[in-house]
Amino acid sequence: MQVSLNGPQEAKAQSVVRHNWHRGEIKALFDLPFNDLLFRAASIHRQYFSPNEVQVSTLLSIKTGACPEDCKYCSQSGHHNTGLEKEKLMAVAEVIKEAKAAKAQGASRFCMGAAWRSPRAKDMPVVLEMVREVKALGLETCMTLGMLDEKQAQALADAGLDYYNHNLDTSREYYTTIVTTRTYDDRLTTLAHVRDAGMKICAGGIVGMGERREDRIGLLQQLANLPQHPESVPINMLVKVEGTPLGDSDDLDPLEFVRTIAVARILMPTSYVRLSAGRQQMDDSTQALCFFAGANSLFCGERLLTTENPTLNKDEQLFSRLGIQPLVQQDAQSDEHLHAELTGQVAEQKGLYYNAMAK
Ligand code: SAM
Ligand code: DTB
Ligand code: SF4
Repeated sequence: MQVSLNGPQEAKAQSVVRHNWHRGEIKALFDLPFNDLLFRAASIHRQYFSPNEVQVSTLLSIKTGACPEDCKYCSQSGHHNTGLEKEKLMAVAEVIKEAKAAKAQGASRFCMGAAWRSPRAKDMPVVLEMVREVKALGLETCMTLGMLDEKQAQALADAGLDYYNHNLDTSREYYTTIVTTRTYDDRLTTLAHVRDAGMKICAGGIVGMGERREDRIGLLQQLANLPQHPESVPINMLVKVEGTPLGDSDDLDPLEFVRTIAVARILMPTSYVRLSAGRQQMDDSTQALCFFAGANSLFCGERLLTTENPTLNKDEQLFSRLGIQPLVQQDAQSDEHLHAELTGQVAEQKGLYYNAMAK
């Protein structure tokens, strides 16, 4: 399919929210000349978001390693020998200490991850208490705990969990090459439970796992054709972990990563697209291109779950060089924002949405 691009008007006209993307259309976007693709993605980004604001989350691994799943990329799978130190489920008080530190460092969302296939019954009261207490600090909450049944999803929603992260990782076709201990449909079922329970969805994938462009197209098609787009779409660049089957994968061309971000932005124009894992290995220029292409969310803090992330200091410098501001938690501002929108004062009140990065 031919994708034409004549100017901002056309980009605007085509940026309706759709859930019926065909592979050919997505391929045509990937195949655009780089500048045309980025111009189009950036134009759409500006229709829905303030282009210099980035939502900042912090990650904490609340239960580390010894995971029964066999995800080929993961340091935490019990199937691979990565030398990772295992840790049992953390105590609630420890998690709260970390959440307070994340808040002081400027994060608006606190994401808690566990190396589980799915939470056990005895773990649920503990994670529910974590949600309640982190929320009480005034932070948005996100968890990623593996597969959830309907009851578990509802219990998390009732405790006040804002987001649930559950990635599709790659295309349906390539998935069986990457994970054999669960199916693509298992992932989609959990996402449906999360939605039915009323939570926001954080779902994306990983690139650089030896997949073809066709698989990146397939992943984005799956995400964009969900009944409702995930509110948050993390695009992870594979972090190559020694001891995992993907530990010595070939590098993906960074410009192909930027293209993936740009296409995600075009397909899901109202979602936050997260420049997720892999920033530590990425140069500043690639990150800058990602922001231009529509990435508007990231993880800050020196650690992701088990691997390194840029230091706060480094991110502060990058934000400052690019003139990027961290977004203040939206929920806290939403009433005010709605009021401002209704009274046409959004532009004047822009200052409300900014917060200085913690020093
Ligand atoms: N066990 C839960 C699950 O798999 O849903 C939650 C934790 S898991 C580590 C969260 C996500 O991190 C995975 O779905 C995967 O997309 C991403 N991830 C894990 N290891 C990664 C790596 N080495 N590089 C990039 N992303 C990775
Ligand atoms: C997501 O898509 N990326 C984050 C978060 N969701 C949970 C995890 C990245 C993990 C990178 C490898 C590690 O640190 O273990
Ligand atoms: Fe376990 Fe999640 Fe890692 Fe897969 S990605 S091995 S499910 S922790």
